[in-house]
Amino acid sequence: MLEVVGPDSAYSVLKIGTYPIPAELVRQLLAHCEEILVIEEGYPYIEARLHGLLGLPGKAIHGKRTGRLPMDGELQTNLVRAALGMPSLETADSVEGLPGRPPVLCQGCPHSDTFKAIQEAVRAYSQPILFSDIGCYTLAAFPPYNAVHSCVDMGSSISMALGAAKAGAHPVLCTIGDSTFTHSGMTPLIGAAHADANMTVIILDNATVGMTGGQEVFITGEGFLGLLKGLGVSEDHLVLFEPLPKNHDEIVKVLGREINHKGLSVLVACRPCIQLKRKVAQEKTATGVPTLA
Ligand SMILES: Cc1ncc(C[n+]2csc(CCOP(=O)(O)OP(=O)(O)O)c2C)c(N)n1
Ligand code: SF4
Repeated sequence: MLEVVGPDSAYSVLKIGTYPIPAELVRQLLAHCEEILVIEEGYPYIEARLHGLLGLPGKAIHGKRTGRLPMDGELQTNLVRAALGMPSLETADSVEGLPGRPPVLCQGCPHSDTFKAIQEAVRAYSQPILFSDIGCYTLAAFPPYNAVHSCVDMGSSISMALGAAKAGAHPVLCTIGDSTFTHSGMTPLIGAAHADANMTVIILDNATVGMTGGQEVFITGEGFLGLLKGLGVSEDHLVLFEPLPKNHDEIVKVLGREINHKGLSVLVACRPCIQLKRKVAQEKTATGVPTLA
């Protein structure tokens, strides 16, 4: 937004980065602004809410729904400036010659160390099948990892891996986040445990729902072990590890061993998301009370 209006603008700006919408902050904005322009990627969800429950009478709300901004395409600087009644900038939106910049895992992300170990553990196989799910870790589909071959919907990594294992494929691995696992990974895992399917499940336990803004998870760390045993996973092929560079060789060794095991193995890669750690550190500074050990 600053690159659109410049640092000295008189506009009040509220940046919304998570759902649910922070209703109190929105009300504060609405209380002192007569006109609001909602600039949001994708479907105009927030704009619709402002016209509805969060709205106040007498306020003019503009955005994609009212045609002030286009419904599709990228929200480029000059489009937003036009929506604000500002003249175009000649230098804006020139992307010619710039290299593509696909999204990446954060520097220091725990998933990164797990995928590095997976890459190495499957290197000797000509056709490893690496199913995955939806979360920050889906970004491991890109280089340098190239360790995600499929992502369909929440929980499907385990069901698809089970199908592939039953069809005789090997090695079959799947990666699934802690939150996605408790949302819809547990049901197919019961089937995989019952069949003792020849596959390796890696639960990526970063203690948060990273991709959608850091919401709480139901279960993390050792809590997973009891849950997984309850779902029928054999204790002999259930491993909890900490994905850190210093543990890389050991993790590769354990992965190799479990891939060779002719049956189901479940590994839990447990290390908090660094954004969560940052958030907790900030909360600790603000209140003096830590909320995560
Ligand atoms: C049915 C459905 N509901 C909600 C979402 C939104 N969503 C995207 S990723 C995600 C969960 C990500 O959490 P996790 O699996 O723990 O991975 P992380 O992002 O923390 O690595 C959710 C709920 C979705 N993709 N599909
Ligand atoms: S938000 Fe957390 S889990 Fe997601 S990429 Fe960043 S460090 Fe990794």
